[in-house]
Amino acid sequence: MIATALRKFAPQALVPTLPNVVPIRPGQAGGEPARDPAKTHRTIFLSDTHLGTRGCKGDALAQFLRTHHCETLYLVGDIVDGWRLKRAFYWRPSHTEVIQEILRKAQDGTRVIYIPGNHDEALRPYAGLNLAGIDVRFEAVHRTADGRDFLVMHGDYFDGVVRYAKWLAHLGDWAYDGALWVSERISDIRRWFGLGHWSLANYLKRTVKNAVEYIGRFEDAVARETEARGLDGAICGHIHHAAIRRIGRILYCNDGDWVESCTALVEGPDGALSVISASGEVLVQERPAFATAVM
Ligand SMILES: [Mn+2]
Repeated sequence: MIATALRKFAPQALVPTLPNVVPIRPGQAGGEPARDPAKTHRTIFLSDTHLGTRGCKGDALAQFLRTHHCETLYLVGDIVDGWRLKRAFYWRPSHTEVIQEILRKAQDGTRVIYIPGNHDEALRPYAGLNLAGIDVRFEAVHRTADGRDFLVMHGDYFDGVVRYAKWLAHLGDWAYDGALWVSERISDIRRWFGLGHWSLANYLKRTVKNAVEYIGRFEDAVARETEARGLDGAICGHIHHAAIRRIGRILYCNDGDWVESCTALVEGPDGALSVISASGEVLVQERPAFATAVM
């Protein structure tokens, strides 16, 4: 079953590495080193690791998974980048290490739940199945230690571009890689025709403004859906922008990505949520006032 899934998912290339994907590392004979309480969480949520692409910070992620522990690990989509794997295969030993660490956690008793995103949508037909100890789900509802229910999903269904025009999203993916090249060519052409200087800075400022508007619309759409389902909050990824933000009565959480920011969302033993960095530093926390208000 897993081999079939992986073959469909990553033709040829990933399957021959399977015999190596055994979650055993050398130097563990003397047992696990003591777990750092600051790195032991009730739940870890991470997404947008984009394994199989140059951008993936595989070393940092493998190190994070080795040193952080949890009862439940949610993989909130875009874990392996299927779109890019179809075109150009970029697989590093660190990417295999990440998969080894995830399988190792599953073997050691961590419940691992994989919610595919748009870049690994080849796994969506396997929702409801257990592959190599990993539960594949289309989405999930996670109950925190303090009894709040969070909708856990990748989030691409709220992205108008991805939802309504898939070819546009693919174009966007490609355009991202070529953006700088194109802007350089535009400058060259303008120079040849004796036109004035074209400002990349101004172009980027406009793009960033659009990006900020886009993030706002995305967060609002997620919050509306969460409210409609009568849940307390949402945990998603997709937009590569970690956040914990109150929108009306909904707590909107995004676990970020491992391409640029290298962040994860973690739940402490009391149910409090925070965004942490690869080294475990707390970057965003729920307001303590909120944590006590719901107790
Ligand atoms: Mn995505």
